[in-house]
Amino acid sequence: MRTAFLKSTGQIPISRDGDLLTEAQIFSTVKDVLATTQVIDIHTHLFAPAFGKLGLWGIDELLTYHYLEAEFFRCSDTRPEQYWSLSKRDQADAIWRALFVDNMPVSEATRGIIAVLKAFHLPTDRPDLAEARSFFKAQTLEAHIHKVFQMAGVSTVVMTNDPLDPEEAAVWLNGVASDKQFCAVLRLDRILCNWTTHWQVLAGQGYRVDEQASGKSGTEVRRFLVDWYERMQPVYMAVSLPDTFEYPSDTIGNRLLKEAVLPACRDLEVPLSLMIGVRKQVNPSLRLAGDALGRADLRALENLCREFPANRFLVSVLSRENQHELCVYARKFSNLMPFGCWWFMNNPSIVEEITRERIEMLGTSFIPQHSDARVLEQVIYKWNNTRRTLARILSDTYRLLSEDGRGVTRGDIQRDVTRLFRSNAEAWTGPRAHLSDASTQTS
Ligand code: HDL
Ligand code: ZN
Repeated sequence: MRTAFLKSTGQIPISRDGDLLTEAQIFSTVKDVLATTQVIDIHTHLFAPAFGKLGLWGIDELLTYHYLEAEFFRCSDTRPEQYWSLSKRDQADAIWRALFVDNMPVSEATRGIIAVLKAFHLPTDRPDLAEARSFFKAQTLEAHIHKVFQMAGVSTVVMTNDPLDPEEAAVWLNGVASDKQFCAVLRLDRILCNWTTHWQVLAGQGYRVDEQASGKSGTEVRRFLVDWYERMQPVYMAVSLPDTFEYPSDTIGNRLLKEAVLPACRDLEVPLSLMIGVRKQVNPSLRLAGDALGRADLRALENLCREFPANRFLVSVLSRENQHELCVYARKFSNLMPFGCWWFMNNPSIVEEITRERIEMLGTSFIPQHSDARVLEQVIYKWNNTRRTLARILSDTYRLLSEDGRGVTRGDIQRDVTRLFRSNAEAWTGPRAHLSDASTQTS
């Protein structure tokens, strides 16, 4: 106790492993620590191999990513209905020609494809995809996943699992072995945002619910969530909410949130992830690429954090204007964990702004990024970009700290990066999560 007191009063300098870094050493040390610390990717749409075709990988899936489809329609005379009638292969060929041959791939999503091709020593300037296709065709999935995660510096990815998706539910109901590198999440959009369309699925599985979510529906949805928790062992539950989301407000979704989801999350000791700000299908002809964003009223989040202090909220917001407010709310509520630079925010110019203001207001008590990867190999470029941006920001931060009077060692930097990349997620997803079971040995 005495030593701790003396340390706290500065009478004994805080013992720190390693020498204080000179200003010239800071950037290279930060870069090396970032490169050798594997990350827990807290939100993706990837699937473990056991989920078969639900898991997307390879060059044709990479090129038909909805981010690239949106950019394609701006650079081609092909109309959406013509594009949707093409085969996946022909769609990929059309996108490669429009965005990579007829134009320079300078956008975030197109440059990402170039980075993936380069990572596998594939040519990046060919007029067609023949060489890339034969490379990916020659891969076996399990070995390819191991290689991709190693290249991306990722130990574990968290999936997005929808118990009301018929194709995915069948895999879970048949029994699927847990995979240490792929953790599950119980996704609730169809329950909380589209109850009247999907309530019969629960009724069909024997849960006494009705279209208005009245009577015992709340209790029965809670039983459904507990049953699927036992089946999936999710590390958190999640829902994407529109920019118009309000709480409190007398809606079926809010009633189920209050009566079923939040009590279940609290009792099961899992956080609820709220991803707020989507404007769904502003252009339906673009399908998955047709969503946009809107600035949300985060007083809904304020009310939830205050009214449910025993619940933990993992929150990402989609509007740039909401990012600063989210930081301030995180300073007010310790049951609120901001995470990631989501979707339209995941561009270096905006990631830089968001991450700097988070460090300035929250120190290292946040989760800086998730990949949101839908196709396996995207983690390579998404995490390469994050490390590149973080290296600049953290180096500036430590240089400022040194100038203001506190030197930094490699050990200090490792502790911070481990917190940002791993332990905030591990601590937040509760005692029963197994986020850190996967090997974190860096090659
Ligand atoms: O709701 C979500 O999880 C979003 O990430 C959507 O899946 C979106 O289409 C996406 O892929 N964003 O990156
Ligand atoms: Zn997502």
